[in-house]
Amino acid sequence: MEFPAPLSLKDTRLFEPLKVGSVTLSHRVVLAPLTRFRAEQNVPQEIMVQYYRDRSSKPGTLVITEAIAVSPQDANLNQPGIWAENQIDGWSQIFHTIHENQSYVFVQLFSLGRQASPAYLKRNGYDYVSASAGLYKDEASEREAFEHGLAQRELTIDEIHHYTNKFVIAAQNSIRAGADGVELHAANGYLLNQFLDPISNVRTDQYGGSIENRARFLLETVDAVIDAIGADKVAVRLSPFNVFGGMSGVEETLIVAQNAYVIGELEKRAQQSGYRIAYISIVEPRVIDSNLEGDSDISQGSFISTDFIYSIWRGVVIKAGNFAHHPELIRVETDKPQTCIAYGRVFISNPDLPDRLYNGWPLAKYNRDTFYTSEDEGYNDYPFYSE
Ligand code: FMN
Repeated sequence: MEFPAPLSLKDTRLFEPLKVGSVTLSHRVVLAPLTRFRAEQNVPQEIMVQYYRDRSSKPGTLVITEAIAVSPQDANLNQPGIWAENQIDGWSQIFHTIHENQSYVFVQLFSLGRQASPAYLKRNGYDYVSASAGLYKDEASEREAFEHGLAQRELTIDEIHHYTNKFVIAAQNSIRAGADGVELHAANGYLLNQFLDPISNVRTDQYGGSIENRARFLLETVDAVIDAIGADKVAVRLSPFNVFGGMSGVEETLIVAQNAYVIGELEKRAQQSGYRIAYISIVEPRVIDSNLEGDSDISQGSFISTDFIYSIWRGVVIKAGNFAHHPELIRVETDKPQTCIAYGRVFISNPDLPDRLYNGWPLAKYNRDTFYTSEDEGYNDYPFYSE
């Protein structure tokens, strides 16, 4: 799908400053979290320094890192981690470069849960865990689990607490490496999301069975991370309508209420305890599958919207979801309170995206085939714009 005709967005709020946590952005074009599998052996590599340097080159840009695993069992091959000293050193070089550009960085922290590969887990002696036992994300992962004699089991309560602690340590390591904050990845069907959605959480203890209970793991983790690094350095990503990883999307009538409850609790912390987190990132219903096979919208319906967030949350909102194909929406979206726009795929192929959007320069197309390879091709070879 071709991009629409270039349109300068310089006179929209996209190019007005905004305070996010403790930093002030010069504009609201955000680099969305993008897994690229270039971290050999889970360690950030030299080529990643240039990748992040290029994408933070406009001073005052907010960069959100690719999803970073909180522990070895949460990492696939070449997915970066932040539990070991060499990983922390690698990230600190990257964060330093981003700061040299006078830009800012939040680290996206995640745990795979049932999206892990049973083969990888078996090879490395880890269990295959999620919110509940035997609720596989799809038939392929169920088959793989049985082939490796590794049935998916539910986390015990002690293990849930242990996971919260892993997020805390990963957050502390991120700050030690120089990050401006961390984003807890509760979207796209990963472990924190698996607890939120009744399709993957049928627990009958205090972590399942009701909206409040399904939100408990995420909110306890938010609180623990706030205690460790401060509320203005914490953020959360949600994707109420996403079906990636076998999530319910709108098929689950409770899903909006579930997400609204989480957002309400985050707002309560802000109003009653003075703990306002830096932002909530929310994925638009236009993009319900992060596999993103196509370029066009894959919508759950045009009447479905993430705008319920504004009825609850008074802080910064980061929206993502095919905005490169909808420049006409930018004025409307950024007129809403404290809203930033995160761009994913198009920021891969346009390292100078904020300048292109400002000036109305054409956007370069991305090559989907090189999104997830561990190769140099398709990584640092997309040029800056030259007229
Ligand atoms: N979302 C995450 O929350 N964490 C990730 O690590 C992540 N990796 C992605 C990798 C690729 C190659 C793509 C295409 C998407 C990924 N996403 C991830 C989803 C994006 O952050 C974003 O929400 C999605 O691409 C929609 O934005 P876009 O239409 O501007 O690409």
